[in-house]
Amino acid sequence: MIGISKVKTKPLNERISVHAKSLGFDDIAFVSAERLARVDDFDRWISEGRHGSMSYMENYREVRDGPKALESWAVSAIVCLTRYTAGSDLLENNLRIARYAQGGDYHEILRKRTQSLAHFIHSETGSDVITRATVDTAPLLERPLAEISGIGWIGKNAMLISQSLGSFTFISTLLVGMDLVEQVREQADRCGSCSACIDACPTGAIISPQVIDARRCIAYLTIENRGPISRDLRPLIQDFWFGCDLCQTVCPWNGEKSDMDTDEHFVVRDVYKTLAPADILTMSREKYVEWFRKSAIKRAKYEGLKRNAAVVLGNLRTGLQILLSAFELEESNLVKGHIIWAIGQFEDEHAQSFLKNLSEIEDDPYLRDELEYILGYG
Ligand code: B12
Ligand code: SF4
Ligand code: SF4
Repeated sequence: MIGISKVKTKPLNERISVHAKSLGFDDIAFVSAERLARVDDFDRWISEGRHGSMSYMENYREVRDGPKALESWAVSAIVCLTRYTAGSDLLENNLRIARYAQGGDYHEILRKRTQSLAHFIHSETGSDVITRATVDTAPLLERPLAEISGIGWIGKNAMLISQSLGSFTFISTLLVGMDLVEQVREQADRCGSCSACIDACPTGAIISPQVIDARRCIAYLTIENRGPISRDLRPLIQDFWFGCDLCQTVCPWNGEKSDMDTDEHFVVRDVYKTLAPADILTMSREKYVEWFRKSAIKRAKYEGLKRNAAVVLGNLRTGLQILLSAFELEESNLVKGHIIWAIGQFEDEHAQSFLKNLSEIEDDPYLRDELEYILGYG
């Protein structure tokens, strides 16, 4: 009893912070729902077409002005950071998976965790205050809102960077229909004269500090893009099969934190350590469902993952026999087109004669186009 009354004497924000830590959040901040989040930058970014084919980014513009515009009842927002893996993106069998996707699906895990925080607020206040947990999918500018709260700053790589946690964090937000006293922290931009992320980006996607042209970003090309990957960008993707972490790996604010613990939900799944790019190219739909159950990797879809695997094999110039036999068995023209490109990367007589023979019989316009390009007729 004595213990409980002691806890209750703490201010509500403090009790929420303590409970958030016990739920697994690494840091939280309280901010007014009235705050606007860099919407002018967002508008310019969209008008310049930098979102590529992510047309859903153009929707619900009227609610992007901030939490209150999204939910008129919102008075406060709690910005939550959860750190994910500190391991490597290159796994045992040369499959490279961006760290955020190596464990369970963060949308599901963090929505539940953020909802648990809402339940705590209900139990502490005894009221039916309205809440909404958002993780990634709401039309809310999560990084600029987090920046306003002072929980971190937006680095030149556009990532929200926390001084204590680095940038390998997820952002989730709890909108709350009651006034939780705003506690905005002072936060300086700590990039200084560094430009390691801009220099390291393989595709030149960081067009200026904090601005990513998604159309060139490997995360977009391998995850969000549903069609063919631009031919000029395919070689630059190297062995990045799903997403890309390079502009974070090189960041000094992450380097020194590489031995921090990883949230158990986001530890790399054992099965991924056994998979090689060739296994992905030849996987059945059944294996796709089994391997990527409750995983953010499903976002790229079955064909997208195979398309990416073909590009990786072409860039690594490995697995020619597998590419040749996969072409015969493959049903998707999107995947077959990328297999043609991958086979074309081999300076090998067998590969070249396969492509020439194919060009004499293939009649699908897209596959013909890929063949003509790779054989130099285009
Ligand atoms: C669309 C999207 C993408 C797109 C576009 C990326 C982008 N830079 O916008 C793609 C598919 C490329 C992508 C990639 C990644 N994403 Co993403 N993505 C989103 C999503 C859904 C929307 C972001 C958005 O609105 N972008 C539009 C731009 C304009 O907004 P912004 O980056 O937030 O931009 C601010 C600054 O860049 C700056 N800015 C923009 N233009 C200008 C112009 C000037 C002059 C200036 C000074 C500033 C400036 O102000 C902007 C606000 O307007 C958010 C979730 C959410 N709802 O916010 C996750 C989110 C940003 N992604 C996330 C992650 C983890 C990634 C990846 C690391 C995944 C990976 N490993 O492959 C990469 C990182 C790439 C990168 N360096 O940004 C996390 C980031 C967490 C963090 N700590 O920052 C988020 C927040 C998801 C989450 N809930 O955790 N993503
Ligand atoms: S995620 Fe990769 S491709 Fe995208 S901006 Fe960062 S380094 Fe460049
Ligand atoms: S690599 Fe350097 S410039 Fe880029 S985000 Fe990190 S500190 Fe900032």
